[in-house]
Amino acid sequence: MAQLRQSAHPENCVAQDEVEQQLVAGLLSPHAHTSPKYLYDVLGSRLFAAICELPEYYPTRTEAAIFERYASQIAVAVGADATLIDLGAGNCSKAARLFPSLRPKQYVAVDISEKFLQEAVSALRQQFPQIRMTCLGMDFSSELALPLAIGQHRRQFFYPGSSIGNFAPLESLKFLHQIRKAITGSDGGLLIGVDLVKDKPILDAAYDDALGVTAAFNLNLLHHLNRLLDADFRPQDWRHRAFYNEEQHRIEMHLEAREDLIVHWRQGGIRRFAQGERIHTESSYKYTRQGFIDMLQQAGFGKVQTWSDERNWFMVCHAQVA
Ligand code: AVJ
Repeated sequence: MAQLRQSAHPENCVAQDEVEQQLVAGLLSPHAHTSPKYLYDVLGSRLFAAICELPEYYPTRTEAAIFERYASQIAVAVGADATLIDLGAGNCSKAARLFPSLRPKQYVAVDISEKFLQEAVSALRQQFPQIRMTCLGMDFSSELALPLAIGQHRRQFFYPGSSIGNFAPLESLKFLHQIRKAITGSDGGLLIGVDLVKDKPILDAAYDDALGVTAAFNLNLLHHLNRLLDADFRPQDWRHRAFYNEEQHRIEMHLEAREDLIVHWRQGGIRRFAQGERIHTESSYKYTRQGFIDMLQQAGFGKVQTWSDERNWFMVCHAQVA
């Protein structure tokens, strides 16, 4: 049996073992790759928050401007008294900004770490005492199983930030279909933010900024891997590569070996990387307006409304079930 990591909760050891197996399989594959979720340890989450402040990284502020400008139209589409289910809620700030216009009856914050959610939600409870609030700690990307206690009526899912972009198109369709199935009533929907296809130089700059914050975000993955696997990655041996792949409509983020090198991890794990060889660490898919509407409809949604900025760089969509 593989040596297990020390954990505050012994029952997490099994999950830990699975994490390790998946990571190792990805690293040993001829085209080495890791899941983008490993970019978000404590420092990674802070670096991502810094990315959102960069002049080149337009998605966060463009989406916020769309939510602000079209708040009343979006509120009409979503309808009052909804059960707002926030997938990947984090610090819950995006949803909280919508509370005054959306006026949900219940707010369900979903994210991997329940502890982190509890802190954010308890602050919000004081501010919005009329909204019932629930925290759910789960990895919804694999399966979207909501407890029955969550309101069955007017379920409105909220998936902002173009997080959908991390899924490849087929997985994206499957995920949207899961959301569709989780909408139990006839009056539910999905409010989602989607980054749009645009000129390559704008996209390239958004993921390879002048200050090197995105480079630090990407390289920090190596520190996280070192902790998860007892590995000996040296960030100085790697460089950040990020570019828009126009054929695949996606940003690709890689770490590229600066020279021939060998990485070791526990239990005799070893991987050689030749100079220039890469680890694919993230993809971020971009959509056209119509392409995304088609996907929503394939996933079983009905009426779709969209809102964009004047440059058409980002889109907020509301999809109704029927
Ligand atoms: C959080 C997945 C939406 O793809 O734009 C930002 C992550 N990676 N810069 C994105 C990210 C590099 C971000 N998402």
